[in-house]
Amino acid sequence: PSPIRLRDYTPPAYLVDAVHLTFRLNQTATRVVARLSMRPNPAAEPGQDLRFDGEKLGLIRATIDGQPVQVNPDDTGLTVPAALVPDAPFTWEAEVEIDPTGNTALEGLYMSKGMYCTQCEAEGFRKITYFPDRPDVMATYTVRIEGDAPVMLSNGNPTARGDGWAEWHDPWPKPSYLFALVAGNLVSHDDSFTTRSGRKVDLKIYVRPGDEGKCAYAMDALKRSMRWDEEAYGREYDLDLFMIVAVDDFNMGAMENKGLNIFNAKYVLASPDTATDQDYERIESIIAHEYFHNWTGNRITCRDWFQLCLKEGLTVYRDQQFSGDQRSHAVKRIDDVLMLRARQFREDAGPLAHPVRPVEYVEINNFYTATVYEKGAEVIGMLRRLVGPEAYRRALDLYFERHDGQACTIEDWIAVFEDATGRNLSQFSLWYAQSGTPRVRVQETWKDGVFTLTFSQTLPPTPGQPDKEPMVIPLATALLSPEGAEVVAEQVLELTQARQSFRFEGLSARPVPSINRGFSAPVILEQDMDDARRGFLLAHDTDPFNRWEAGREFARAVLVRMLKDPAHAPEETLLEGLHAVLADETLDPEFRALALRLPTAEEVFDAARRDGQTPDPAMIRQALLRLETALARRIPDLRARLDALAVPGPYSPDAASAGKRALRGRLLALLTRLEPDAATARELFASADNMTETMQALSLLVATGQGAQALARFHERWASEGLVLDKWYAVQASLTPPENAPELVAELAGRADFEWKNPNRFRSLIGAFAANMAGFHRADGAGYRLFADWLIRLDPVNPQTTARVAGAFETWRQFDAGRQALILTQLQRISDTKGLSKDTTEIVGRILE
Ligand code: BAL
Ligand code: ZN
Repeated sequence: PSPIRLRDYTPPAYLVDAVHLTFRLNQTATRVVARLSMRPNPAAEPGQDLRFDGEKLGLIRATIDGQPVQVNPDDTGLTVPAALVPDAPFTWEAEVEIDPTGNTALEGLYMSKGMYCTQCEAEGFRKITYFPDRPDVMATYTVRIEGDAPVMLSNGNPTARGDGWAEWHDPWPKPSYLFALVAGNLVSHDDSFTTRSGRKVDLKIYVRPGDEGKCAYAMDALKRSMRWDEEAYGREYDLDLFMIVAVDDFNMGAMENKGLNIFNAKYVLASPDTATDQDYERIESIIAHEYFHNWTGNRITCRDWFQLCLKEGLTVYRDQQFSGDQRSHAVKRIDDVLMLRARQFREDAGPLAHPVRPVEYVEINNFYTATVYEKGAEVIGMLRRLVGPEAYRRALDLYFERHDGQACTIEDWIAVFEDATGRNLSQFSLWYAQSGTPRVRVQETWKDGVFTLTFSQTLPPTPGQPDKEPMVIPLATALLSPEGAEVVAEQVLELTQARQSFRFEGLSARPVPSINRGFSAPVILEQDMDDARRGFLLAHDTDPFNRWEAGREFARAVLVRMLKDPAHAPEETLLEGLHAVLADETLDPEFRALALRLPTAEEVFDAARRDGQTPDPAMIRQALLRLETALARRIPDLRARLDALAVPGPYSPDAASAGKRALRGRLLALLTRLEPDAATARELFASADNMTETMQALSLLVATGQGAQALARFHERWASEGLVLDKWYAVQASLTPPENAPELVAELAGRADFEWKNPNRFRSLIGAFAANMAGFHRADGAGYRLFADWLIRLDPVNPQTTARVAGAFETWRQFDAGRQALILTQLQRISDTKGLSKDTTEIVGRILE
């Protein structure tokens, strides 16, 4: 199929003011009657054909103003010739039949364990009825659901119900992608929230019977999100009811449908014995994210899908702010940057690189990416830093005031900032247009009491973008004295040119710069650093992010040396620096846990490549194990520290307790390096009363090849809890040593409870395996073959998830010639598969380009 291009955008020929839908639910033959109040769009060229999107719909009848119209549906919709369309308001009505059971792609109306549910973003509504399925067509919705399910839900407020039917009305005009319907045997966990203007909102989390005891945390997170959005952004909720439904089969994390958020159950359900601290944290942030979409996404939506970052980048930024406020800003920033580098920098450096606002796509589902989401959020963080928090809030107030009820573009967003601040943002807008991660090289000079920082920025070529312009790069920077005091307080150095210098005068001694504090710009900073400098910043930097960064960078540098020379012993200064951070009781335990975590294999791989090596994943694994052992040996009081961190009392997911558990888990991992029989991990596995510690112990047992017994016990206990069983698969797929990883994954894939059509289960095994660097990239290619087999199997069932998981091959050109040849064979095999979906064809095609 040919790509859809931003430059070809034209306004819709016809608008829809009101939508009336009647669903007669049936698991294999649901009838949908859609009555649309339509009119020609005054902003569009008059006299155009009336085109409806529609896929996999059995058309029963169609009328305009009550008169049957002859139409000929094709694979993607149907057209009513202009001659048959009134040039005044008219009513379109169509009845179609759809098959929710046969809908394994999980887009449109589908079944999940006996429950009807929907996913319409981006283009799922066209699988429910004929419709101009584009976000700039906004309408009110009235929905009648007929069926025998005890609970039948749609957007907005309930208006009437009787035996076998329910009616809903959503007064807020919305695009079709925000439509939702749920019906099934559900129970609700109820609460309420009073908005700051005094309106009472009913809150309901719907789950399957038996799960009602696992909703309390999500409900609490929801109420905190609602309060926070009022306080931080002045945004109040706008309906009498807010509902969340947990669904087992879901391609995404969750979906912000107006008033009826649908969630992957993984991001709602939590109890101490089934969810880890990390699960709780994710639940908090995703509940917040979907709730925040009510204003950034729903009330103000996107004109077209190229503008996806308008709602996603902003909403991710808002959920990051929220989580930082609820927990620790420093820890949150480090976590976010770890994710950004692991997923987005990787994307930006490979064949799938695209701008935050792409200019073309074949399948829009393939653009729900780390670049649109996470880099999109970084761009907003930079904007806020450049204009300051007060001006940022002014600009956001103006955005809500000016654009409420509209479908907008990035130009609208930028104009709001320009109007609110008087600042010209044309160069800044390049962040939306140019793909790739900027590299910023910095050089220092010190002469006659003047310290000069000279920066040069480059942006490497990316697919379709051979040449780039310099960007606006805000680098938060402070200068430290040799004793570690801030002699020049933090300020934002604004890079706008390819090469640029900043002078600092009046200093009595040569300072040490701390640059890009808080990771103020998403760039790769290239700085000449020796170990003494790294050690100094690890010990003294007054910015917690850069303090962590110094340790991480130090560890990467040491690992690169160890890769080059397997006899190289890790530098004592690194080990001592990390030990000192551990021993500093004034630091947050969670921060210390992060500082003691070694770089990932992928980070070491990238660092070694920058050093000119072609690294071998098996050697990286060995180097990491050696460094971990050396660090463990360097901490004399490991056991005592571990014991001292025990969290007394019953489990609580709060940040302080979670931080202690994180540090304890980190120390346990180090101690396990010194215990050939992993005795302490075994003890913890036997005694743990919460899933966080159970998984810490189980992970170590699996990673050291001693997990058999514990895995058997775990499986026995949790066989009937799908989300916990996912953990059982994931821990083995991601941590089993390479010698037998592909074989084990193949064996697990053959199990009866490997329900591979469930996206969570598929990702738990096949997706997690691709993250096991040494196992997936084993030199014999067994991992690649197995992975490709499963992509080929899933593709006809669920193209969206297949394409997403296939992205694991995006780094293939970075490997040695042997591995490249092996991966190429598999990519070609996938690409040659008959009937391959549009989704997977696009991703594999771009990876191969
Ligand atoms: N809009 C898709 C799911 C999310 O980003 O919230
Ligand atoms: Zn979102």
